[in-house]
Amino acid sequence: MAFDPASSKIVHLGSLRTDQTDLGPVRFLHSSDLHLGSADAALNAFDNLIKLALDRNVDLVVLGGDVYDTAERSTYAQLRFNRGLSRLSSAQIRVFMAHGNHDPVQANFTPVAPLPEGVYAFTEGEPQTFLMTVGATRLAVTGVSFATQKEEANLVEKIGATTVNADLRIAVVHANVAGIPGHDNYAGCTRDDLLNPDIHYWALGHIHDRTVTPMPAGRWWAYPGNLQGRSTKATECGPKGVLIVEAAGEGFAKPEFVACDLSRFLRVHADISGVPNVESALDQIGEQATTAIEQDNPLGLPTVVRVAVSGATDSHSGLKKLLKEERFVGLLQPLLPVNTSIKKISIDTTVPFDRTVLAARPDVVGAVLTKLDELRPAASTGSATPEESTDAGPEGPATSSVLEDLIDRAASTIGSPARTLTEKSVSLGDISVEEFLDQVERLLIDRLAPATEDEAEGVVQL
Ligand SMILES: [Mn+2]
Repeated sequence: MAFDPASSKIVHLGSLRTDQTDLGPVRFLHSSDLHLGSADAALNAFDNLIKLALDRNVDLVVLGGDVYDTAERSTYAQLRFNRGLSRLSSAQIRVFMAHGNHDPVQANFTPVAPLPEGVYAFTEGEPQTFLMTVGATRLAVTGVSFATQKEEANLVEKIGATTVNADLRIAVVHANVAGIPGHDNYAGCTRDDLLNPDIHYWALGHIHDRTVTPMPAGRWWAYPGNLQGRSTKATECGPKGVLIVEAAGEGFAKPEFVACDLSRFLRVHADISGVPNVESALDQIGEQATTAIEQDNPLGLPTVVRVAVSGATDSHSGLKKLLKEERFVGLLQPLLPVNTSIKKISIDTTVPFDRTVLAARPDVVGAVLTKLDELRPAASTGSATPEESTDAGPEGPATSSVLEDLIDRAASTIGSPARTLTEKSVSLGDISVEEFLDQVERLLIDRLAPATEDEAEGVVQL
C-alpha cells in the first residue's frame, strides 16, 4: 500500500485483520521511552517487546516517543529497530509511532532505510489520524510528533480538537501531564485536557515512572514508563516494560503491565532499629535487602541496588566506620542474591536515644527539639516544598522558613555539622511538613547528639 503519510491528515488503512471472521476485541501494545541507542540492554528489551507483541497476537503497537535516545539516532539502533519492526510487519501488526524530545522529527540524521511496510510515524505540528477496521470495530489512532526537542505546544489539546467518526479512539503523544516533576515540561497539558470524551486511551510517553490512570466510561491515560531502567534514580527503579490493552465495554479494560527489561535497578531500605551490634546489623540489612530484591525481581535478573539503612541502633558508629573504610560493600555483597551489585549504601541510622532526655538538655540539641515540638501541631497540613512555603499566610511565616532560620542559627552557633543540614540533607519534595520535621530531627540528633567522644566534634554547650 503506497502513499505519502506526510501529505494527509486522515489516512484510511482498511481492515487490519487478515482473518475477517475474527471479531475479538481490539488488542494493542503501548510502549514509550525506549531510548534505543543508550545501552544494549534497551535494544534487547525491545526484542522482548517484539516477541511479546507476536505472542499476544496484538492488532497494533503504539510508541509514545523517545524511541531513540538521541536525535542523531544511532545507526546500530536504527538497524536493530527496523529488524524488530519488520517482524511485526510480516505478522500484519501495524505500528504507530510519535516522536518526543529525544528523537524529534527535525533532527540531523540519516535513515538506514525507509520504515518497514505498516509502520507509521506521526507528522510534526498537526495531528494525523489513521482509520482502520479491527474485527467489528472502527478504530482511529491519532497522534502528533515533536518537531524539535523543546516542544512548547499543548499537543494533547491539539489532538482533542480533532474529530473523526470511529467507535474507539487511541491518541499517541509525548507530553508532560500537569507538570510532573523530574522530567522537562515539554508539550505540557492539564489533566482536564485528557478528560476529552472522544479519546478512549491516551498512549502517552515521556515520564519514566509507569502511571495508569482510569477516567470515566472505560477511558484511560497511561505512561507505560521506559522499557529498560538505566540507573538507581527513583524513576528508573523497579520492573520496566509495556502495557497490553484490550477493548472492553464502551472503552478499554485495565491495561496489563508486562516487564520486558533485562536488568533492574532498585532502591531498598533496611530498618535496623534496636539491633545490638554491627554483625547483627549486617545480617539484618542482608536479609531485608534480599527480601526486597526477590520481591521486585522473582526471575533473578541482574540487579543494581542502592541500600538505605535507618533506625536507632548501637551499631550506628560501627556502621559509619565500615562505610568510611570502604569495607561495607564487600561485606554485604555475599549476603545478597547472586546477580546483585551494590551501587551505594547510605547509613541514616542514629544512636539509641531517649528523646525526653535530649529535649531537656540545656544545649542546642534541647533547644532545637523543643522548637520542633512547637512546630509540630502547626504541621498537620500542607507540604514543606519551597514553593508552598513562600506562601506565608496571615498567621505568620511558613513552617519551613522558620526551620531555615533555625538551621541557620544552629549553624552559626555550632559550626560545620549543622551547616551540612542544607536542603540536600532532607528530601524536600512532595512530603508533608510532619515528615519534613521528622527528617530534620533525625539529622539533628545524628549530628548534634553523638554517642561517643570521637564523634562529638562541633557540639557546643550553651
Ligand atoms: Mn521524553
